[in-house]
Amino acid sequence: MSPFTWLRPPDQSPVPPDPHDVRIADLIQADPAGAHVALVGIPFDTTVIGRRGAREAPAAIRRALYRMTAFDLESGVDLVRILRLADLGDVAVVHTDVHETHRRVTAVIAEAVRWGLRLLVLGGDHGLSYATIRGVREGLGGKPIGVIQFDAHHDLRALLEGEITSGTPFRRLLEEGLLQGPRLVQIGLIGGRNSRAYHEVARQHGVHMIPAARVHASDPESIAQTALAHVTTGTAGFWISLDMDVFDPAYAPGVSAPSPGGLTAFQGLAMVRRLAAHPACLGMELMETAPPLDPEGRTVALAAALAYRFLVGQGELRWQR
Ligand SMILES: [Mn+2]
Repeated sequence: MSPFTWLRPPDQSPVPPDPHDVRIADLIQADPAGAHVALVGIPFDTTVIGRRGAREAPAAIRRALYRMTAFDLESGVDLVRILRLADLGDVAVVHTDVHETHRRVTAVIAEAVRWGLRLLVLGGDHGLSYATIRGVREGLGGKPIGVIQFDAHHDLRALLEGEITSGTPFRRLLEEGLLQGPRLVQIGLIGGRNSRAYHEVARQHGVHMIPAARVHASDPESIAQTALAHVTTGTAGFWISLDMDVFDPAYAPGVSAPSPGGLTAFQGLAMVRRLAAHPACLGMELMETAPPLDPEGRTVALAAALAYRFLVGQGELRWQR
């Protein structure tokens, strides 16, 4: 049985007609065969430590993304001509069963990677990253991968009494040997939100840490280059795992744990586009957008813009060839 049977079709997202507009919605095909990039939603937030709502993100981000224009005036890239995009729908999650949900997610992601698809995953809470990253690795036959994690937090918490939470995914990946510390880059960490004990875990594993303050003192291009050097050495590719709480609440208030001093929208958008245009980029996941905590839609709009920059980066990659 194919793991794709665990996918449900996406919500229909009607776009108002203007004959001059070509939107992302117009590029979508349902069939993954022949696609370059595939969207997968995971409407699941059972393991969030704090405030919930991320299960509503895949539908909300899709609606915003589908309305964006296929032509990007900043890069000159017209995705119509270069990017074949499939939307595989949402993973059929089981809200009361974390292990079964993670199993399905891993199976779907691994199968999509085997198909040679680059992935754009819409979460969902960050606890899911254990399952997605495990799936990416499985899809590559267990070859080592690198991960660039945008996050205000380490997410290296111990599993107290075995409980899986949105604070534990990277601890599990490191301890189970599915990810090597030196191949994990954490960008956007914030002071006052991470315990010394977990900072030490990161240090001991050799995780490369770039606090938000260092991003502010530098520029997106240099930070992206540093991160790429760590995740492309001795790996079969790298994955981008982005927790929306990496942004300052001015840009992304609708998250479980807002962290003042975080990245700006510009910094995030520039880095994502740069990373997505690298040939070793296997995909990106956007986690922890919580529409119920986002009444003005600012966080959803930024998440959609990040998804868009990922597609533009993937487009640039194919354009240059
Ligand atoms: Mn996180």
